[in-house]
Amino acid sequence: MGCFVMLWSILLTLGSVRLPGGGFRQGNAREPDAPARQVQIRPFRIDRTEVSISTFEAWAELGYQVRDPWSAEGWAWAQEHPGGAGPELRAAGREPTHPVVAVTWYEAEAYCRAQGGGLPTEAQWEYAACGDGSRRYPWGDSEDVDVAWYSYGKHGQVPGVDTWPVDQQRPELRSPHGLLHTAGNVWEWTADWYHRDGTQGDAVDPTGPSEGTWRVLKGGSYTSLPSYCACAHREPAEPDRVAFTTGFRCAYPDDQPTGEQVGEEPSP
Ligand SMILES: [Ca+2]
Repeated sequence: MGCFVMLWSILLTLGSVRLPGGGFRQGNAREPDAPARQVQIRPFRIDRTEVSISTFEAWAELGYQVRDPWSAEGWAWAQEHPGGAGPELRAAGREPTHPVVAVTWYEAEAYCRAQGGGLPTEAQWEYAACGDGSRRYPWGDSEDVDVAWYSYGKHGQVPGVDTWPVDQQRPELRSPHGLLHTAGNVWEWTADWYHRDGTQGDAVDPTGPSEGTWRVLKGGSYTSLPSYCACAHREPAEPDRVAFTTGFRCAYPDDQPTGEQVGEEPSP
């Protein structure tokens, strides 16, 4: 069992990218709750992809019964909601390579902690998604591209849970660090509490307000207009929210010895 857990952990680490750290511009004047500021980030690792249905369910078989990775609040939630929304709703009729949805912030946090990491801070997520902050979307500023966001026109409807597999995206649409689907596909939980004034002032590795009512979601989803998928856009959500539009990816400290893969430096 121990060997299996270690092997699984190594495989997951191989799916992560090491970001070198540095300065970047977080926020954007277009976002009323995200004024631009200069942020310094220390090196860290982050998943290249959103967490898939298959990797989440591999953890979920035992994950809801093992106390260790859960926060006190999360464990209390898990006792009231055994197994969360359940595998059927989390899959929502899709193939296992698609992103898991219908997971609360508590489950996302416990999953990431069980892998030796945690949810990315909002600043880490934004740096990983858009590099130095000079672009509106991971690839640049164009909205005329084929992304898993809402583009059906005025009267179009979203046909169910309309995600793409987590590991399929054209290279030119990936983030400067090589991450897939940071914009669109599913919203992604971050570690931070949301406050509308929560990202003011230059900072070093900011972790957001110390308490709050909502957690910060980033990146928009297959139901979102492009403006919601912009790197700087932030969305509040109660931590126990269950939504077919919401998943996550994990971040890890920079001291893990395996699977070295250095992300590209942000564009100058
Ligand atoms: Ca996403």
